[in-house]
Amino acid sequence: MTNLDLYNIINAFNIQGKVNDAGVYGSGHINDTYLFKNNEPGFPDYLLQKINIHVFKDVNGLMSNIDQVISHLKKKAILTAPLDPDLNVLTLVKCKNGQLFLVDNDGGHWRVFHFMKNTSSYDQVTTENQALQGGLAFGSFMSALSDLDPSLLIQTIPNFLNIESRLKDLNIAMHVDAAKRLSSLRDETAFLLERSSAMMNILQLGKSGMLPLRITHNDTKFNNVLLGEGDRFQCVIDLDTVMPGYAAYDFGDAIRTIINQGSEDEKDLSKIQLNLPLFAAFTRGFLFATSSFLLELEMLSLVQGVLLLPYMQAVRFLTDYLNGDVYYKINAEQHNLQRTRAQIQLIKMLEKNVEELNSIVLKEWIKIKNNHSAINIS
Ligand code: ADP
Ligand code: GN1
Ligand code: MG
Repeated sequence: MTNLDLYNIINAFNIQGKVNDAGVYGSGHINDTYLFKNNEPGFPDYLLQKINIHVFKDVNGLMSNIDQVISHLKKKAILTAPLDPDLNVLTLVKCKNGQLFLVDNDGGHWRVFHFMKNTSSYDQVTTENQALQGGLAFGSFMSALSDLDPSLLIQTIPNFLNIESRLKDLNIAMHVDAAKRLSSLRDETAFLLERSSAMMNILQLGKSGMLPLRITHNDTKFNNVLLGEGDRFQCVIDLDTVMPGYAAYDFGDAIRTIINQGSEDEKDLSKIQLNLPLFAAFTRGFLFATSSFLLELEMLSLVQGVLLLPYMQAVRFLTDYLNGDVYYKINAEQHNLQRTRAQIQLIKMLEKNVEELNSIVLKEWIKIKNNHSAINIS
């Protein structure tokens, strides 16, 4: 894409002021993101995104989901002082023809958001305050969407966090072995397949009606929350996968990126160590925001989500590696394998600490239930 192409695309949207050249932005694995700064003071900067249509097959449905989620969150923000609908909720910019997205001459699909100025998104968490704020952000997000009618939303990626279906995909990928990589992956496949039945628990509890389906974010890695001044949570972003799910999914995926002192794709596995104070801080924020509606069984399922989400990621990364890297963006030939190994190492560390993790959740739950208003979360 040349700068002129991008400039023509952004100008098909209802933007105000006059924008500069685009710069590639962010470290997401799915969409292509560009930042346009505004030359005219007082007008917003814009974030242009090329939607990954290999991942999102129904862009109309996807954008209608996002539009409805945003409208609902903005209404809730107006009612919830001191939240501000412009600062605490994404703003989608429509095309000049009124559509929510643009299709270019080559079939590329584009959308535009207001860029949230003076915010940070972190690939890794370093302070307890950041972790606490992440917990408040994702917990409040779930809370704010608890009264949105789920039947309004489509499944943007069918069976997205359905582990049964993800394991089927892995088995197919192993069978087809498209990239001829299976023979070197005996350890990784054995590790994952050994755990497959234990990982069905949340799904089974859900199917039996014991865990309620809620509207969840489903992609709560830490760089999908923007922190503002003083690292206070400002806005949850990346709304592509907001759809029905279980509370443990959002908790587990956030913890996957918070508790790990190494990166998601860490090469040096010895760096993958758990940071339990960060776990406790996120848990405190999450439970503070959700304890008024979260069932006791959901609270008890959270640590299962902490094991499930890295497991699901490992399954997904390995499936993509076997398929020849067709889903996630990669920056090296073995990137998906490195990601798989890092998630497997994280699972090993988590398995050793399950009791401790459960006792932290329980301790935070009891503290909040006994003394909700006295918890200092500022
Ligand atoms: P992907 O699906 O590829 O992860 P995201 O929507 O998460 O795409 O955007 C990628 C990155 O761009 C985010 O991690 C964040 O750093 C940044 N970002 C996204 N939306 C905004 C926004 N409205 N304001 C500021 N930064 C944003
Ligand atoms: C992708 O879009 P991004 O980078 O926030 C992926 C998530 C994975 C994550 C792993 C739609 O998230 O499911 O957890 O990578 N998003 C999609 O880093 O597949
Ligand atoms: Mg993202």
